[in-house]
Amino acid sequence: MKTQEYIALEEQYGAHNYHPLDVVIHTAQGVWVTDVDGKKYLDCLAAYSAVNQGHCHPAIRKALLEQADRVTLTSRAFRNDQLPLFYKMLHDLTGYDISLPMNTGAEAVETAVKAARKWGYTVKGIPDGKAEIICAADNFHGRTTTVISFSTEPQYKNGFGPFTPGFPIVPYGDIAALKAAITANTAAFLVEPIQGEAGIIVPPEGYLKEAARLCKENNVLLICDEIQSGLGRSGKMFAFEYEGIRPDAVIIGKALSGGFYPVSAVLSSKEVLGVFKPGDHGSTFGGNPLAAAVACAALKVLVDEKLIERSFELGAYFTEKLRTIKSPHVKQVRGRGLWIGFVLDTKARPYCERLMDEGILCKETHDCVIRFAPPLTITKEEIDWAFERIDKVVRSMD
Ligand code: IF1
Repeated sequence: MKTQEYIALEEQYGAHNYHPLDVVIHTAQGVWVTDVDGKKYLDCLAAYSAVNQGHCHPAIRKALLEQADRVTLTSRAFRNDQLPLFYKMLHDLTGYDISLPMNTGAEAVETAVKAARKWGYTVKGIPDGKAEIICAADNFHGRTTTVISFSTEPQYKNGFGPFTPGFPIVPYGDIAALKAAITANTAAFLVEPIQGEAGIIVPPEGYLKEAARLCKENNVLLICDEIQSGLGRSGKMFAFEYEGIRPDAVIIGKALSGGFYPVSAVLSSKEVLGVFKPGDHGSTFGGNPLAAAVACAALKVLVDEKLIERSFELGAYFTEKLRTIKSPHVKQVRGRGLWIGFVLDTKARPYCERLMDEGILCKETHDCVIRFAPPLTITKEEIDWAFERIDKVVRSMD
């Protein structure tokens, strides 16, 4: 079958909740993907950072296949011999006491919300039903009904109410607003250390540090959503490290499995995650042995291949190169590590379509921003290859 036939099938039988570029991917390896017509592309989206380790990484693939031959799912009614190793690895790599595994990012956010609320009632002493979790404007934390309750994007909410109450919103990067929003009933402040969907927005220097201080002073939990920014994407293991802080809880997902399988987790202290008693929370698939084996392999690749350091160094290299592009339409090139927002004064979609013709896959966000976020395994030569084409396309659009 050819590209147009696949697209026709998808349009006929699928729900239309996406508007993808018309490339039908058939195979992928490392930073390269190949479509059904045999055309090769350099992937500059990396499945929204889920394939930081590169597509179909052989070591993760091996772990998946070996575990699939043994046992894939036990449910948490029984124990399995992979989950304990996954817990230990998360602890050793991050220093957090304990963790709670889920599957998708949104589920892990829901888990953090439940933990923070219950901590608010049982540890902080907030009156029942009154707990508040402060969130930032323009956040993206997922698509479930509770999570969209604290979205400020009308399209993500319209038609999906009624919503879950208890989530005051403050402008991102505004410490005074955060301070003013904290009350005796505030259980937590939930924030992305760098906002992804909003357009790779790096907050003003000192914001997270000051937020952490305010939270501590008011006995409020600081929860960082590192689902997209974490695990090397920003050039550090976690983007919050740029401000030298240590959140009370961290939410991870996406690259935790290197793209093989949905795996997410909440990392925190015994005090916070300890609020969950048997039966309070769970998931059929969360913490299953296949997920645990895949996640351990994916984390090991990040460390063994020094992908975090690569992201830091090559991110700076790529960003500097992109800043040399001379075009009246380029307003700003921003970001951290291999997570770059290329801000235009015009619609980014036509640029993405032209880049696709040139063999580069990327996705616009918020109309005017192109994001460049390739797998962290990309080489300097591949960045040079991409740069030549990006430069050509951008200048051709003037
Ligand atoms: C889609 C965006 C990126 C996330 C953060 C939680 C989640 C996400 C910081 C939920 C998910 C996704 C979802 C995906 C596109 C993608 C995205 F544009 F929508 F915002 F990456 F920029 N926290 N981000 O970024 O994780 O439940 O999806 O596993 O199509 O909705 P999930």
